[in-house]
Amino acid sequence: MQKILVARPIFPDVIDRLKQYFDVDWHTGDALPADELARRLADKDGALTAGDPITAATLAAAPRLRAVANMAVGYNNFDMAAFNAANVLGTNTPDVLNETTADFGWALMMAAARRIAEAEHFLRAGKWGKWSYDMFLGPDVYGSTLGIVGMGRIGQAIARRAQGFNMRVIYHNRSRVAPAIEAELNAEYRTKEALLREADHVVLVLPYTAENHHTIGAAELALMKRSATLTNIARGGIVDDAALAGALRERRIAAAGLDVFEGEPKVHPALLTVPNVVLTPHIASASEATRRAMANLAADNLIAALGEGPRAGRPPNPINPDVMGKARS
Ligand code: 8YV
Repeated sequence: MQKILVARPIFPDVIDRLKQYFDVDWHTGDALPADELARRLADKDGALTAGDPITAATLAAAPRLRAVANMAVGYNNFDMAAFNAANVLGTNTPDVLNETTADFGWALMMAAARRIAEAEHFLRAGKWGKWSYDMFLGPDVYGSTLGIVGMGRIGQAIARRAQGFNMRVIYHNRSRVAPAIEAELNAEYRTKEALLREADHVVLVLPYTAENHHTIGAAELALMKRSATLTNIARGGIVDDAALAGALRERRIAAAGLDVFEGEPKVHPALLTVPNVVLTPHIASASEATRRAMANLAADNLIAALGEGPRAGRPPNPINPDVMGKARS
């Protein structure tokens, strides 16, 4: 039997599925440090990860490893140049999380705009003495302009929901989406700068790459309206968290909703001290059904990538299909 490492706690029934095909080393504790991960991968043919960094050094320490299935759509934890050089297949879990993640983007955006977390803390702290006309005033969501940065599958699911809120949708993306999709979503393309100037609510849904590190920093925040909100459900590092904390403290923008952070699970201490930000621990895809679908899809990918099961040799979501069939190097 081939050997695999499951590097994170996941649903036990998915582990049972994997055990039908593999000798499974299951790590159920906190994220493995790099040296321990490399040690556990030394004799493995495959791995199932969830955001764990797989670098050139990890692959060098795992000469048998042929496939790594990430339980996430984003795979910036994989050094894809190293995967390609070593002929190791990477897979991800797209699509199954689109709607759940879009829902959560809306929840965060609305919570930030309508100051739900701040108001809840106020109530729990016993500070609610009287009704007041100006208690927790915030910007409207309905009828406003939504700016989506990253018009992929999740961005499009967010745009679709905007129609029910009678919002104008503008978007920025590496490339314009097809005219038919723009028409269906009633979404207009903007440069990043124009979008930041015009949007009442900016939602970030783009993949993290070296090029878009701090794509929202002090200069970009300065373009936004003082009444605007910023929501990040994409990746830490896309936003300069220190600059954002400063903009929030000085009320240069109204509020923010963040599910992802630079260096998470650590959170920039300045963000913890500003009231006008809603903070959640990277849970945008965390509905029961979606996390199950992601875990099963990651397992499907690993089983097929290692030549087992009904789809042997045809994993559903290869990131670098060109390496398939090539000898490990
Ligand atoms: C994952 C995510 O839960 O899919 C993604 O890219 O950010 C989340 O859905 C997280 O990355 C853990 O792998």
